[in-house]
Parts: sequence; C-alpha cells; structure tokens
Amino acid sequence: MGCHFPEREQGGCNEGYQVSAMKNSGSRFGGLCMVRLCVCLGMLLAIAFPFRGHAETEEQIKALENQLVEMRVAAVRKALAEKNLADAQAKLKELQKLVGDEDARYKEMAGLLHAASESAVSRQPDMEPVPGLKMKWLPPGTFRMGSPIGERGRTMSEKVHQVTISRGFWIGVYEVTQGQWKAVMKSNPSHFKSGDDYPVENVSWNDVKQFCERLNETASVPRPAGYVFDLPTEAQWEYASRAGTDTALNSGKDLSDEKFNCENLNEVGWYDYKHENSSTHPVGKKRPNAWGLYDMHGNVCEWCRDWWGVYLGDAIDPKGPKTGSMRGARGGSWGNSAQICRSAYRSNRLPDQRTFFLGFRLALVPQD
Ligand SMILES: [Ca+2]
Repeated sequence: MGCHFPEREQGGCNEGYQVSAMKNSGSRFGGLCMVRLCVCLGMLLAIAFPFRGHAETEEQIKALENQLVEMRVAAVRKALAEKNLADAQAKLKELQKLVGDEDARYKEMAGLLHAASESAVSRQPDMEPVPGLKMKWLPPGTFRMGSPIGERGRTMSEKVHQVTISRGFWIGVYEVTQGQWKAVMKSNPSHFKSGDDYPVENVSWNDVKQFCERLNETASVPRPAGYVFDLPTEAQWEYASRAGTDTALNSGKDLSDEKFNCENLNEVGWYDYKHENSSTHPVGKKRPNAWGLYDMHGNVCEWCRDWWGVYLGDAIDPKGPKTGSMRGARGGSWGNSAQICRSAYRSNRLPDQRTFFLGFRLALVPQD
C-alpha cells in the first residue's frame, strides 16, 4: 500500500516499478470490487431478508388474528346455542372490537343474535290488560347489572354483578299513559295534561301500587295464573332496558356527552337535550330497544318495586332490602342530564313523593 506514495513524492519511478505499481493497483482495485460486491450482497441480504421476515411475521399475525376471530365467533355461537342472549351479546361485542361493524362474520353473528332475541320475546303472546297498554314477554336470562368502571357518568352505586332473572315476565312496551291511568283510576293527577298518549306523572309509588291492585282485582282483566300486575324490580327493569346490551344506552352505544349535548341519547330518549326540553312527550316516539321497548331512557323516570339499597353481589331474582325508606326509580326523565338516563343509573324517592318527572311502567311478574 505504501509503495506508491514515495513514488509521488519523488516525482517519478521506473517502469518496473510502474508495472509493479499497476499490479499492486490492479490487485487493490480487485480488492475494492470484492469489498463492494460483499457490501452490495450484504445490502441485498439486509434488504431481502427483513422483507421476507416481515412478510412471514405478517402472515403469522394474520393467522393468529383469524384464529382469534374464529374463537370469538365460536363463543357467540355457543352462547346462542345455550340461549344465553346476554352472554351472546357480550361475546358479539368482543368480536365487534376485533373486526368492526362491516365484517361479514360480525354481521352474520349480529343477525343470528337479533333473530334469537326476536324468537325469545315472541314465545308468549303479548298482553294488553287496558286498551293500548301493550305488554311484551321477556324470557328468563342472565345479565351483567350495573356499570363497568370507566363508563361515562358512572356512580359508585352501580357496582357490576351478575343477575339471573329465573322466570320470564311481561313488561309495558311504553310508560303507562294518562289515558290508561284514567281508564283504571278515573282520575288524572298529571302536571302536564297534554293528551292521553303522554305518560302519567305526579304519581307516588303508593298511588302506583293502587293502580296495580286495581288491575289485579278486576276479573275482566286477563292475567295468567301465578302472575300479578306490579312494578318491575330494579333488576327486572334494568334487564328489560338493556335487552342484551352492556353499554350505557340500550342502543349499544355509550354516552357521547354526560350532560346536555349527548347525541347518542337523543336518538333513544327524551332528556334535557341542549336545555331545550321543558315537559314530557307522547310515549313511543324515540327509537325502541332490541326488545321493542320505548322510553326506557328519559321521558318520565320510572318507579321500581324495591326498597333502595346497595348491591350485595351476584344474585338470582334480587328484590332489594326487606325494609327501607326510599323506593328505587330508573331511567331518568325529560328534565335530567344524560348521565342520569343510563341503563345502570339508580335514583330513589320517598314512596309518597309525587313529581312531574316521575311515572312508571307496568309489569306482569311471577307472584312471590
Ligand atoms: Ca322512561
């Protein structure tokens, strides 16, 4: 390497030295070519192998993803086969998180669940004890009552637990209207006397129990053996509202705002949307849930049968504490913010309290 530098410094060199230098030079160029070749090969390998490895990894990830999706699909099918619609809904949601709404496998499973829900609610004929007071059969089932930590607008009283409704029951498709109350009680205590198709309000829990007793005592009102007209328990109410969903709203959506600008709630319920709502509305004007029940969110808040108390864990047919001072009420009203209208939200009132926020939904339930 160093032999030609002295040559340059000296200003020339003999031929032999030139030949020798050229040979050396040629050898050096040959070495450089080899180096370049190796570098190029190295670069090619570096480029080619990572791509090949990447492609293999991609394929492996895709295969794993498909496997996971198939497992989710199988889980939905299994829950449907076991007629556990709440579980099927939960598994369907997991599938949805993986593949989105537009995936053919999700659509197929959602269709099967919808058909199973329809089939379940149509096993018993609808009831109509008072003209217009339509009641729908809900099948027995298991669901997750309460709201998960992180649900927008959640309160501490909504601890999630598993509840089994062991026997099916009927529940009003709509809130009881002023026309229906008048037909049974021959009076109209409502504050907003806007029409017969508006929900009755300004009725206490005690007033509502009298309404139920009146129906139970009237021989001409059809009633299956072993069933009585009553308010739903909080568990029955939430089971009915959710209709298989485990989201804040029974449309399968969560709140888009927990106060007064919740577009998602505006689709399914009357509440104080943009502070523009100042009264009740005719029943059945918003979108129903999957079981065909209207106004579970908002319009009038709905009395429940139970004394109010904290949740005590997983339960079968929970009915609340044996004694208490307040009765449960659910669903929020026309004058509330969005968070109060969630399926899981719990409120309570004194049983003799009457307000223009509060009405009820009739149930026909197994006799205790
Ligand atoms: Ca309501």
